[in-house]
Amino acid sequence: MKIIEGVIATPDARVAIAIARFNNFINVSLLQGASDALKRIGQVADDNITVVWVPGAYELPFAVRVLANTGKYDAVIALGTVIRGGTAHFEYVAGEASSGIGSVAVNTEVPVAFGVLTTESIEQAIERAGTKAGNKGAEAALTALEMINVIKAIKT
Ligand code: INI
Repeated sequence: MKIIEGVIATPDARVAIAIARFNNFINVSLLQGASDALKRIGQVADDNITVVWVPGAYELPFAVRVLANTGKYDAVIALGTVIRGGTAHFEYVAGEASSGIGSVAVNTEVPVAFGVLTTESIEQAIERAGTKAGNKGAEAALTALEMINVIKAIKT
């Protein structure tokens, strides 16, 4: 039996992070978590991390697709926060972000990690951005590194 599993340390990886400015207060904590995980756990060099800011989560799929298609990055991480409000706007923005990023993920050969919070309240978002429910940015970063290594192992 042959088992392929990805490790996390990926010292030579080049990683792009696409991040939304909307809900910046939360997103900077996701970025902090992602950056810390990439560098401290993944051993990724600071110079090999590129951060691209976009207006909101709705713009993330396009940015992720362009980044993935450059061929310059081994993985792309999408970070953002969509918080439910009083209207249906949440559904459209969260839906487009998740299905758009998912579509890029299966239509490119570059691993894409989904670090977009979709929450009912600002409190839930804070909990997932480095407080009691962990940091989804860090989780997305570790997922990206594991996938880089898994795909590399599958192909060799
Ligand atoms: N963008 C977000 O990233 N999070 C949100 O919660 C949000 N809400 O609720 O409106 C949001 N809206 C902006 C959207 O992503 C686009 O930037 C905008 O519609 C322009 O295309």
